[in-house]
Amino acid sequence: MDKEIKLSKEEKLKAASRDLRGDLVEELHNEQASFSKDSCNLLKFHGLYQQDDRDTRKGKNKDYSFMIRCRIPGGGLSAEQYLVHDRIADDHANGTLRITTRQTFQFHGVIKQQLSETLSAINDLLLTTMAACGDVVRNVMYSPVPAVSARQDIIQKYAEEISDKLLPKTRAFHEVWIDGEKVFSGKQEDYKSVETFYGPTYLPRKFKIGIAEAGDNSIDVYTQDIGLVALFGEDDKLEGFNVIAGGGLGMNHKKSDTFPRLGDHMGFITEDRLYEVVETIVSVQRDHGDRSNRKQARMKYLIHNWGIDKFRDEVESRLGYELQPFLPMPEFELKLYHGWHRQQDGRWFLGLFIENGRIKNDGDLRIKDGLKAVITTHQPGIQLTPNQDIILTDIKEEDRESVEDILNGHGLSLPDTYSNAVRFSMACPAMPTCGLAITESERVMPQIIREIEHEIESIGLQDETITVRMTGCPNGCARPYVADIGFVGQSLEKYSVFIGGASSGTHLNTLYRELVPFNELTSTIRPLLEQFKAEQKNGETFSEYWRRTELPTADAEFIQNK
Ligand code: SRM
Ligand code: SF4
Repeated sequence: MDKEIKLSKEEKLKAASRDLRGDLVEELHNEQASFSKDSCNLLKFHGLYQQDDRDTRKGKNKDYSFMIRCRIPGGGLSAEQYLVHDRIADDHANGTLRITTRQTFQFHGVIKQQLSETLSAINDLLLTTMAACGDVVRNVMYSPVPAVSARQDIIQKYAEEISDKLLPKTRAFHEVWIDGEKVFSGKQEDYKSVETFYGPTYLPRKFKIGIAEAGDNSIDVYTQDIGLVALFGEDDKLEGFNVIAGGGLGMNHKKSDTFPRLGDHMGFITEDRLYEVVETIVSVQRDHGDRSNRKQARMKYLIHNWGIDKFRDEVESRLGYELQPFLPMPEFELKLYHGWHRQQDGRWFLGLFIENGRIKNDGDLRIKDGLKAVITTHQPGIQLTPNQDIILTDIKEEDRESVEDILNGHGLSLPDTYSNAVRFSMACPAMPTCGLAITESERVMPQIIREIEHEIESIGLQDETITVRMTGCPNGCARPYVADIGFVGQSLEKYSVFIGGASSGTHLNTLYRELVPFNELTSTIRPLLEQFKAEQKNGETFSEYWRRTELPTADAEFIQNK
């Protein structure tokens, strides 16, 4: 007989929550500025995180507010939807909008009393925050190839279909935040879950899906729980999808059984089978993922433990047919789509660099006002990117000059005025909002990346693409473990340094140094850049070089510092 599994407390909470209702309505209307711990866990499914300002935290005295994350499959928005987000940021949040690494927006600093109004405003835009977080399928990503070809429309259609079909069915969101009308008020034991696919306990852990266009790995397809690669033939005809499964990046510095992992090649499918294959893979994780230990609950651990062959067998036996063999694909590259590009219909799109995704006004650099002005005047389509940037689409030839003038008038420069080092960098929010941050990230990245930019230029490597990504803890939100150089918060103002991923997202990097103080990060990297410059062969990249060359071992002085 199978040993009985001791479920984690989060599993019990979900089971007792009546499809994510719990005590949210009652707690929303009480006098407190915060929710109870259990309710905070349920709030995540509704797209909300309770946070406190870590700059002003004094012992148990906390200044509570909420981060709200939208669900915008592939980051596509109309001008009107953008402008309402801009207004919400001012009216209800901290005056900034944050583009995330999964192509959506986050608001920070929303107080409890403003939650219903904020969520209603988002709901009025026919968007939601439901299932932007929590143990469900999250915001589905896709390659942001904006309106340049029919391919975009096809990828977008499938991303939206997957997103819609895997959205929880519960009415809890509407009940708590929008209409306040209770659908069920009977006894707990009489409640019947409406979640026909997920069931009352949803998934064991968060679940991420992304669709890449072959050759464009801006979504980091190997880091998704399910990564799909759309393969097109002649005349933009979709041939089908290569399926990759079991990626994920989160780890814990002290737990060696947690690790970043790239997904495995599972097989190829035609488009008519896409949804059923995706749903079946999710169902295997739903039924076999670890529900006792949340640190082992991501699908990557299930696939690591079973092996991809056993996992594929289980998927195929549920489907009743076999997946076709994985097809050869063109090499991936990380595309940013910065600058002006002509669309298939003759109009233009403009990819703008937004440093670490933060849309704000700061002195002479008024990104938020500049975007608002240009979007109000020209009503472009909006595409958020997996690199925390924004693309304005559907711009007429005759409007290009005016677009540039408006942006310049607000201090915004076009991406070609930034170096590769800066344009390809990313940092997670970390302090002061993220409750899990160990070190700074977004607030210090502008300084560190300019130090590195200086080194890169002085060594003569300015034409190389070297991705530098920083996170304030090992959870990996800015995907640092696939970067050429990853800085990961480890202890107070100290970082572990990872080297040798790939800007194409196809390799994990290697731990190079631990506990490097913030002010020594640049000097730690410089010798690696110099050695690469001196020994680079046949146009190999920084990471290709460091994957074929042994990284220098830590010196005595460094070990002493530890
Ligand atoms: Fe993340 C938790 C921010 C993408 C792995 N992530 C968090 C929280 C919500 C902290 C928390 O749980 O209290 C962070 C909120 C900070 C704040 O103040 O805003 C946070 N994650 C972000 C964002 C905003 C980073 C960014 O720079 O844009 C990204 C939002 C994505 C979105 O729109 O949905 C974000 N997080 C990621 C990614 C990258 C990706 O998905 O492509 C990862 C690594 C991939 C993966 O999931 O394996 C990631 N975040 C995590 C983890 C570790 C999960 C794990 O398996 O161990 C946590 C912690 C957790 O889940 O327990 C986490
Ligand atoms: Fe917070 Fe860590 Fe994610 Fe950064 S990587 S946002 S510090 S959870």
